[in-house]
Amino acid sequence: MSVWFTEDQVPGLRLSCRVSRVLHQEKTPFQHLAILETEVFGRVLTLDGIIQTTEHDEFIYHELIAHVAMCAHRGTLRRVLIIGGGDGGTMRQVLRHRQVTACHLVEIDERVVAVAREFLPALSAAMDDPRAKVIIADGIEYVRDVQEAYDLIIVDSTDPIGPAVGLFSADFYAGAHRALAVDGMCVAQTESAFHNARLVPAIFARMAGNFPIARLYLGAIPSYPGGPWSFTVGSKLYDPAEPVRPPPGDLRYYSPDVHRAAFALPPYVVQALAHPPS
Ligand code: AG3
Repeated sequence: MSVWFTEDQVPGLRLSCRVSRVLHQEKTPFQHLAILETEVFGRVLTLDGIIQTTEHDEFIYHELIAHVAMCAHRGTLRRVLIIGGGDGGTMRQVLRHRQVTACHLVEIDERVVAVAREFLPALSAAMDDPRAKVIIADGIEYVRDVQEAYDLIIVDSTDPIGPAVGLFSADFYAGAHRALAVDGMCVAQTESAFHNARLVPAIFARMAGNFPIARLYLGAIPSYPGGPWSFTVGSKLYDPAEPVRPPPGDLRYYSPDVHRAAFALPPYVVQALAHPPS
């Protein structure tokens, strides 16, 4: 008998993967959390039935969300804030940059961190780095109240449903702008450019309303729905599309060529961005 995990990706579309073992599942105060062993993706972390990261394709998403902004940042890049990302995968990529002196990760659900530490050690080991600090708190409140200036804020959130909705709001991006140094940047995962054709331009317009430079880039993450996945960058000074800093060694997805190519947007996306829903 085979057991299948099925994700309802968008209304009318599902993705199923064969599960060899359910390694863990629980209901946390915030969400349903599971670690599945699958044939195709290796270990998979799901939250409320949505795939967040998988052993086999995490490098694509995590290298894309971290290294684009980091390699485009021309100034002093020492202090990085990650909102969400309790699995540690984004933090691991950030800490590959030697010049980073502090990486703070603000995760709302401490169980995500604990379970990632147990079942996804390759990602979560980054949290043991002396430059790393994990703060269990609501990212929206944290960014609103924080006094320190960061050089980069990375929003590695879940989809804009439930508690994460506020992480896609204009107020949140205004707070991120305030919490950044004069040459700071903010990058957020912003959903499928194909399936979320109305949401992506709306989010982009909110970022563009708060930062002098806003750019969108794409990458395909096999375990996420809809082909091109979008990331939105807000920048105070530097052009996010131009890689200037050499990337750390041993990457499997990111390269300066991939960086430049990720900003090449198909016309259907360009047109959508030009006409955000009012
Ligand atoms: N960040 C989640 C990206 C959104 C996935 N959405 C989806 N598959 N519908 C995950 C955290 C990884 N560090």
